[in-house]
Order: sequence, then structure tokens, then C-alpha cells
Amino acid sequence: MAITSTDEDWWRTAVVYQVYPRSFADSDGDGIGDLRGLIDRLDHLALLGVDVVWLSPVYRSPQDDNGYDISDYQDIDPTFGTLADIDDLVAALHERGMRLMMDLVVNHTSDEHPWFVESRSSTDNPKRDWYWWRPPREGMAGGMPGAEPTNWESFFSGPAWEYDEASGEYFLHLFSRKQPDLNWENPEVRQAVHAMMRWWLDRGVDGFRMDVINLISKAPGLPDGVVQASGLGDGTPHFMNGPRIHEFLAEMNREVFQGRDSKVLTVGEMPGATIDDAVLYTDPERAEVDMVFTFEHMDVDHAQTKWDLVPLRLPALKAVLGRWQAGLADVGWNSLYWNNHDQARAVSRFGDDGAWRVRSATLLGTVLHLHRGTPYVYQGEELGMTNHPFGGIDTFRDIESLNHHAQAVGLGADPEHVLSSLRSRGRDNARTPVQWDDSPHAGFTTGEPWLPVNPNHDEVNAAAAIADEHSVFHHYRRLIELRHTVPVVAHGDFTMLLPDDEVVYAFTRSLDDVELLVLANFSGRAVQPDLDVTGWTDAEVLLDNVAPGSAAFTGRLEPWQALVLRRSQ
Ligand code: TEU
Repeated sequence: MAITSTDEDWWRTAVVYQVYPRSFADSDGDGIGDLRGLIDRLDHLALLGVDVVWLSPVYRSPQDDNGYDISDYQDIDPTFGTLADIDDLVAALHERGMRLMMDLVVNHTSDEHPWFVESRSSTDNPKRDWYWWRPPREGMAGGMPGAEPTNWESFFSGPAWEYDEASGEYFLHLFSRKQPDLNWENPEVRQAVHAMMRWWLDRGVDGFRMDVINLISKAPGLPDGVVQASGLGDGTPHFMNGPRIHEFLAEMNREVFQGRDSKVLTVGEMPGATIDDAVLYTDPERAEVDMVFTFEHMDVDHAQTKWDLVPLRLPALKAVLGRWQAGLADVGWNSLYWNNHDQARAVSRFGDDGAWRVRSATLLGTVLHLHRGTPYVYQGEELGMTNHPFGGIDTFRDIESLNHHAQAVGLGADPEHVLSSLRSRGRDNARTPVQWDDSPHAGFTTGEPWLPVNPNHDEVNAAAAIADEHSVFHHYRRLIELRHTVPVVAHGDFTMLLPDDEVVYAFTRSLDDVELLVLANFSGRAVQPDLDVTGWTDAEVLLDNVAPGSAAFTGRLEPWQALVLRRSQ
């Protein structure tokens, strides 16, 4: 079923599936996923019913941050395949009526990208100003602690500046020292990025997920940040949603997306973006991006940093998601996600990955997919994959986790305490290979996987899920079908109910004379929601993760039960 709809608004009823290529499917036995492996598994995505594939980076990269450090934007890393493989992927997706969204990582490049190699080569190189170079802090010798131009901390721990002995200057890297930040103040940089993006669109790509795109505009004068526990400064007020960000995004939209034959779908990953920011970013009148990834709902179960874990309180989660639903109800559009390659598995975090794994995974799916916005399914989420039983620090691979462990233990933290945070929230939890079947490496590879397969793959795997109509997989398939076939799901107004209830998540959606009631019990015991349900007891049960096809709602919710009821006014 090739792509036919020219309807500009197709994406409002679409569901996006994120592929983290390193861990999706390996076709050549080197233990690392690749493009041919993805192509071989497209029927899995077609059966699920998703409309768009967001492909995390496959470009040439030294893989310091698993591909989010790019050394050539217009070539594919041999680990993942070739440009011909991408062309085949685009064709194979389009044949199945699906679209491809590439990952656009342009806040920074790899330090092995020719642009940076040139920039670093001398202080008067024409590309010097393509990055952020600064002399040591006044009166301090380069390389000395505290001599960095600003006191900003990197997202991957440690100073955000690296000293370059040869030129006697520092370069800025908000992430790893092998990910130098591009200087978007320089129009040459912006033009080079625009040209690269047009090159991919001309190759048949349908959209972009834009990596930390709200960090590209830095505050003039690069002021220091407030000093934190680590002794370094919080620079985020000086580069998140910076002074020229809207100008840069509007220019990109004008130079790259406008005037093309078909709609280009865009989502901006925007840590620290508020609802007001999101309205400005996603207001169609302003022509910047279609939607943003925000993180507020990812911050409800930790304190100061993502490693300071606190128990989830459902009212806190409802407060965040409810505010975003209300805030973008009239202008703009939400993205909806529980999982991605940077977050621990939601069923282990917000659900119960033990006795109630299937129920809590299907409940989380129902709650998310019935909100207003575009749902994102992260690979393995449709199978109810869980966090991995990591051991010591040697079992981890992710630069963010390894750097945090080194810094925290270096500052005197109890290693076991640090490890327990990594085990719960480390990004590697999302990056264990997809579990296709119950064979030794879960059908992911015939070689040795770069990261071990979760031992629960004997039970949790695609083959078993597809064979079981009550599985998480088929529940997600039904959710996606609802969004494609029941207009109120994509377009209905959202109203939160029971905001203070500690275990029941309840809300309505309404469009014209159709109304939905969504009820979800986030606990392992049966509950009676404190709601007047008289008008719903003979409503149609559209979806029930406990007794699919059940007759009517009795007013009681079983453990981890989620219901979608429909009535006409
Ligand atoms: O992530 C940016 C980002 O916000 C994450 O660093 C996030 O805060 C953190 O991982 C949560 O623990 C993007 C990519 O998604 C991530 O994989 C990259 O490492 C990062 O940018 C740098 O490109």
C-alpha cells in the first residue's frame, strides 16, 4: 500500500516508530544492528501499523556517543551499511506506505568531521569560526583547572570546554569532548547544514528528528552559570532556547522545507523547553517545527539530577501531561513518548515489569496513545521489553553513564549507590538488542551482541508476542488502528479527571458528539474510581487490556487495567 495521501495533515493521525539501529537487527553477524537487518524486519513494523520510522543516526561516526557524533553527514557508517542500503530502505518503506525520518544532529559534529579538523588546524583557518573557540579565562594558563572560558558543565559530566594545546585555545562541547558544538551564529554553518538537509530530502527522506536543536543559539558573551554540587556551572540558562533560536528555526524551515512537493515532518528534541516555548516552536503560523520532544514528564521520578531517584507519584505525572495537553490544545502540537534510546524502559519505571508486565505495558500504551498528539513507539516497547539486569560498571557501555560513575565516585559517592542509579536509569537499558525470538541471542544476531540480550527473551520476544493475541504487540496494533480509524482519538479535546488520585489516571476525549473515557489503574490491586460513571455503564468498550471484548464497564478496575469507553452524546 504505497504512500498516496497528499493530505498535508497526514501526520496528525500518524504513529512514529523509533529504531536505534545498533540494537534493532544484525544482518551480517558482527553483533551490531544494521540497515539490511532493519529492512529484513520491516514487515514487523507494517504489521504493527506504524506510519513513520524515526531512524537514530547511521552516518559515518567514530561512535563515541553511538553515532550522535557525526564525521560525515552524507555517508553511512560501514557498521550500518551503505548509501545504497538507505535508498533501499526508503523504497521499501514507501512501498509499504510508511515514511522515513532521519536523525539530524547539528548542534555538534564529531571532532573527526573535516569541518572540525580544518577548524582546529589553525586560528586563522576559514573554518575556525564554525565552532566555539575561546582563549583561557583572563589571567589563567590554558589547561589549568578553572581556566575554561566559562564554568559550564557538559551533559556528560566534567567541563564543557576542552583545551587545545596546539592553538592555546579551548573549544566548546556541551556533550562529549569528541562532540564539539557548531557555531550557528556563522551563516556559512547554517547554509552548509541546510544544503545537507536538502540533499537527504532529495534522496526521498520524509522528515527529521532534530537532536537537541534548542541548544544551537548561545547567549552573547557566554556568561558563567550558577555553581552546582559538582563544582561546575549550570550553563543551561545561557544556551537552552537561546536568543536567536526562533530565527534559526524559521530560516531552516524557509530554506529547506518550504516549496517542496510533499510535507516534511519535523520534531525538535528540546530539553528545557517550556509549554510557552513549545507553542512558539510548533505554531503552524510561525513555520518552525511540527512538534517538540519535551522532558518534563521524564523528570517526575528524580530530584536534582536524573540519578537522584524518587518514587513516581501519579498526580505529579498527570499534572505535567495534563498541563501540556491544555497548553497546546489550541495552538501547536504535542509529541507523546514514554521510551526512547536515552530513557530507561517505561514498564520497569512507571509500570510493573514483574507479575504485571503485560498488563502494565498495555496500560502505559493505552494512556499515552489516547492523549492528543503524535505517539512515538520505541523499539521493543511493543513487546513490553524491560530494563536489563546490569551488574558492575564493566557491564555498561554508555558514555553518559560511564562518565557519571567516574565523576560521582571521584567526588566520594558510594559506588554501589551510583551503580543502583545506573541500573535503574542508565541509557543502556533502552539499548539492549531487540528480542525477536527465544533463541540464544534472541534472533538479533548470529554473532556476539555488542550489548547482551536481556535474559528474559525466552519469554519476552516478538515471535511469542505475535502468536498471542493478548500480547503487548497486538494491544499496540489495536491502539494504532484506533488512531487511524476513530477521529476523536487524533483530534478530540482532552480533559483530565481525578488529578489528585494516587492510582487512577482518568481523562476524556471529545469530538463533535463522540466522547471517550479512558480509565487506567496504576496499581496491583483492584480499585473503584471515585467518578460518577452512570453515563458510562452502557458505553461501548473500545479497548480493554484485561478482558478484550468485555461487555460493559462495571465501575471497577482490575489491577493494572486500562479501559477506553465510547459513547455518543
Ligand atoms: O540527547 C540529549 C539529551 O537531552 C540527553 O542527553 C538526555 O538529557 C539524557 O540522555 C537523558 O539522560 C540527545 C540524543 O538523544 C542523545 O542520545 C545524545 O547522546 C545527545 O543528544 C547528544 O547528541
